[in-house]
Amino acid sequence: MTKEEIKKELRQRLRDTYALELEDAGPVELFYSLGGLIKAISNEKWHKTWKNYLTEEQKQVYYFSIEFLPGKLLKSNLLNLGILNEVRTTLADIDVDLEELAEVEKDMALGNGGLGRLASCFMDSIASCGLPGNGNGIRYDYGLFKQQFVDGYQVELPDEWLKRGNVWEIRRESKACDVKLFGNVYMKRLANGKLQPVAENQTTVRAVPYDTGMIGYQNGIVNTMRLWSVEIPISEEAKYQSLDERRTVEDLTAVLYPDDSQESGRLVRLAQEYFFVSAGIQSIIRYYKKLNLPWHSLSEKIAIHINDTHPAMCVPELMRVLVDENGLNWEFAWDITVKVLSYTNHTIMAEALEKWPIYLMKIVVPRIYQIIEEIDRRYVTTLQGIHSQDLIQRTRPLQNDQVYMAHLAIIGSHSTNGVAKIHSDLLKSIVLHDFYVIYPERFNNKTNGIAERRWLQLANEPLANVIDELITDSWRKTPQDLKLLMNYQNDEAALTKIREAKLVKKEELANYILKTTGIEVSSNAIFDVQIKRLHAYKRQLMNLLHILKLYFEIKDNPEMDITPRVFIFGAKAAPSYTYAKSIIKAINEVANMVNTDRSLQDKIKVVFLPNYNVSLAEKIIPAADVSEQISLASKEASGTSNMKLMLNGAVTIATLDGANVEIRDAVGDDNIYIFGLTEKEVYDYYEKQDYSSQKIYDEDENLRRILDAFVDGTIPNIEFEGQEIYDALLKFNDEYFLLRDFHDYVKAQEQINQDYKDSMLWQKKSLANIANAGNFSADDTVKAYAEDIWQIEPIFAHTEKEGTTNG
Ligand code: CRA
Repeated sequence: MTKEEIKKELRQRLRDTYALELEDAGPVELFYSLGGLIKAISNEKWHKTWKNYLTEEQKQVYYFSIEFLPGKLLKSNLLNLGILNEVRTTLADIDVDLEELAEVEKDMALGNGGLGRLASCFMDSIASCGLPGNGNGIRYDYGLFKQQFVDGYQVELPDEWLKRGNVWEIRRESKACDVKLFGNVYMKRLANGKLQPVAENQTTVRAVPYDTGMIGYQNGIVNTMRLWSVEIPISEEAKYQSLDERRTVEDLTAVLYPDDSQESGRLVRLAQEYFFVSAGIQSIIRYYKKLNLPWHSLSEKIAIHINDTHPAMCVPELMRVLVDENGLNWEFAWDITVKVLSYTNHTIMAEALEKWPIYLMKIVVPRIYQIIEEIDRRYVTTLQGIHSQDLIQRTRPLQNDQVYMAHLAIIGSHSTNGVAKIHSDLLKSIVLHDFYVIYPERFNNKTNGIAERRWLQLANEPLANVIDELITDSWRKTPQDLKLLMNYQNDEAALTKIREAKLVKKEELANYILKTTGIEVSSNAIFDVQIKRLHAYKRQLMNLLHILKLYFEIKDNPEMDITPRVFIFGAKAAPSYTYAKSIIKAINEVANMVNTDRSLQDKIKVVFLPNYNVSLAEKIIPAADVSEQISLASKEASGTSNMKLMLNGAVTIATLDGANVEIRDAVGDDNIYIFGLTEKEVYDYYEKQDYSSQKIYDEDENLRRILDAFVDGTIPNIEFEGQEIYDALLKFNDEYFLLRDFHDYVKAQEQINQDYKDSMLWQKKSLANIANAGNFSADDTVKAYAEDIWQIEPIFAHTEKEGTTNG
């Protein structure tokens, strides 16, 4: 598109919708008009893409995820359509800043953390690799809560992201379907002797899909992310007399559960899970029937992915649709189901492995429960004589009056993968070892990845431009090409350019910090960043202990030689997770204490930026020097902020956990700061049960002073929280071994303090991180899923030729 064409289109849209001239429009009108224009451009490609899938009968994957976290889409859509520069300069001509328009858009925050963001990086990559793939999820009226700090406490406010409407979505009334919940089901014998389930008193709700185009990177492909919203079917209107009664239905897709790695045992959550699973499966089968193919070909045309256990009811629901609704016999249907489905495990934290009480399942999804019972019965029978009774009992889906969702997902699918090498190995050796004995061929690893387009090309233009200058722009299509940067390891001029790009982003962040928190920070300081959900196992608290250590040292010795450091946190805690909230309060109080103490001479500053989300991540990550990845080894399945931060030249301080292990392998020991217990050592402690945090405390004077600060009034205003933290670390024996790893952590931090002073040495490390981040491209990850698990192939659509020029 030429500038003139863009202007003309915008003019027309502004007149038609707002009765405004281009020159008189404000950012909101301009944003919506530009959004409309983008949609018009992409709709044509979207239509062609799915027509092509249909006529070519391409095998497609459907990625079922209860969370998607796309963030803002304006710039990403412009980039992927190849018109980012044109639009930016066109707007500049009329004195409009594209960034200002981008700010109008609300973050689409339909997820908690890594799992939801991964799903969205995959959506971007699947389309960008030309793979036929769709998302299937829930269109929550309210996304993840908005976080504010009041007196240092987290306060949760509703996220009204739909208030001004969502410019990207298309409501597809004609594709709606009914989902049935509650009631009771009994089996009736038909004349031919067959048993048929008969349901009574069910509640029927309408699932209405809202589709969003997932635009591939300059390849003419647009895939679909389909999010379901609940409505009361017209036929049922009469049943709902009061607003309250209506609300019980409408609440089904009202809010995203703000629990990350915590099982949430609520009836509505279970209903939510079934709702999007059932609607998704029904619409897939409806599509398949249009192809007029025999049932046994279903797995040649359709792959369905279960992203964590939340969509695990795909197993019984697909069985229900095949057996109850389409008359297939059980064995045949089961064979198809296992071939179509695959499952990813995202956590080993016991509290996050979903288990639903049987009584609740019977209430919410009675027919599904019957099917699970039958799956369980047949599972036990089939394995008789092949495996020991013990093993069979331990792996059943039904145990202890609960449905074990992970068991259901593994048994009912052909592939189970973990999300980093060490995590997948732990699944095989410990967490899911029993299943590995039964189905060794089903287990595999797919290390997570990130979409470089968003996390470098869009979030960090200064660095992206330097990289273009050094190695040309081939990396924009092929992130692996970032490796070419290794040729500049000893090139001072190149290293300096990269440092200058970092400085630009640090200054931007410093301004943002000043604006939002009033705290002044210097871009000459080390920006030390820990951004992720707040969880005890992620050990934000250990970071805080280190800050307190520095605080005392500077207090004791004001002239101490230390590279100034700004510790930056971003984290939300689940509203019900009191311990995590206490840690937030403690960090905020320490921040206040440190930042207002003039005697520290700005040697350290602590900044906790509220409301961490995708957009905030895009501001923080490009400005980071140090990336904190300090979870207790074995606990973080993968992590993905580790990848985003390295891509932007931050150097990692890490335990050998999750993808950190692979990051270490990629950059080499010289370019990462590894410390702490290994996963094996952690398990040894579990076995020997001889860990004593009290002993470490008793023997270490420095640690004593730091921990005592939580209860002796040194840190103000944390009577309750300080005691809770103190007790967790001492009375309850420090579940995540903070005290055990602290010493080693401090040593690694001291090394960082030293190395950063040698700016070329540091820059070299930074470069090695950028150069090797191509190993963690979500493009490669989804290609591996496509080849090994989904068996889908890229389509090189006729539209490809139209793919416009660079972004
Ligand atoms: N919390 C893991 O903890 C991982 C992401 C994506 C998580 C992270 O280490 O990077 O998944 N697990 O694979 C999860 O949500 C329910 O489990 C996460 O985001």
